[in-house]
Amino acid sequence: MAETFNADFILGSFDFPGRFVSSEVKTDGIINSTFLICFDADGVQEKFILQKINTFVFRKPDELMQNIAGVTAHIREKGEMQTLDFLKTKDGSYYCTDSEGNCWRCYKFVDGVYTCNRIDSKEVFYNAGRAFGKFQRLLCDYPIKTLYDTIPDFHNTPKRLEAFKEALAKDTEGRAASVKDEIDYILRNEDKAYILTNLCKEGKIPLRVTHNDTKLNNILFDKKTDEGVCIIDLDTVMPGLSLYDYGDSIRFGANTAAEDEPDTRKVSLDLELFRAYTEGYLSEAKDSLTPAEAEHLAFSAYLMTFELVIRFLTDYLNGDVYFKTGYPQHNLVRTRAQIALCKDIDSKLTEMKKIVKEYCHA
Ligand code: ADP
Ligand code: GN1
Ligand code: MG
Repeated sequence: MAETFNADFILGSFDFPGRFVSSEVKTDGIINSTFLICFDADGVQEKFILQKINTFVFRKPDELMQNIAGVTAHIREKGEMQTLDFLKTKDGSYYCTDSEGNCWRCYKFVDGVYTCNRIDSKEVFYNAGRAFGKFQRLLCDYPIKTLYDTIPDFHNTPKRLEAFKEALAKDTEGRAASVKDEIDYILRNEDKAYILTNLCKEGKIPLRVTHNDTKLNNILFDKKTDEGVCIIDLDTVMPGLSLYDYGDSIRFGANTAAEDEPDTRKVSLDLELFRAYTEGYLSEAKDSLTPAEAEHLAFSAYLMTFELVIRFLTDYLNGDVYFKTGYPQHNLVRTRAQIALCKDIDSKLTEMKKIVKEYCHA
């Protein structure tokens, strides 16, 4: 379905400067809908990012926006990194709700930046690691207890496994028989789902304020310097594990192919990109990591990929109700691409651990 917004409602809800000139779809992810909207204020162009919050996924937009307001204020106060800046509604709220119950928010557009879904440059991926490492460092003294869980058990892989088994048992779409290999892959590896949550329960790895959706396209890079200047897509900022953030960045950004590449032969983990991100991330985060966190960095890339295998296949079995899809088999194609990546990561774990050690001790 074409992504649109009701211009009269939006223009009436926020105090935009000047005259509305144009809008374009900027959606990059597979959950929210995003638009760039432009205004002319006495000859000066003013740009904003307008977003429809997916309230099927984020059930409590009010709590979510309170999280983002707190976290962005904290980052801004430190003065070391740019962060998202809201435009409040005319009645002073962080978002508005239209007659259909959709929630809309607006951010000031950050100029002079670019985003990307794939990267070949080691230097830029090093900068991505630094940006997320810095984000973690800047939030290490944020009062974690004040954060709401915007999606409870978001990265709780055992719970994801349970949801998968439930979908499999129900098989509402009658799809299970056609994805036997993919189901078997999950069941053969299910023990791995418990490793990080168990370490957390045992107190060996701490809960931290984490981003939880550290895809490459959630970093704004400076067009001139290629530095990662601003972390965006803050809906899932909540208590989590640093390993989720590190692992998911590797899963998405060190893949030699797209997350949904249909030709699985193109999918692999690029060890040079892995090295670059690890070096950048650890240059910022090394001092705060516990030994158990450092020891599981390489494994976390496997786990986050495995978690996406589980989530994409669950959604496929449920009839594609969660992730946006571009075509009927999209979630299955995503599942297969993530399984291919899991297998490749698994074969490279020893080498990856060696690389991590180099930068942990540097
Ligand atoms: P989603 O991934 O849910 O579609 P994002 O918040 O990641 O939504 O935004 C989508 C895209 O819009 C980003 O990848 C980026 O290109 C652009 N974008 C988002 N916020 C800003 C901003 N404040 N300034 C400039 N560009 C932005
Ligand atoms: C979703 O919205 P987006 O595209 O940044 C998802 C992530 C997945 C990702 C996979 C709230 O992120 O957890 O890792 O897709 N976000 C949510 O591409 O479920
Ligand atoms: Mg995004």
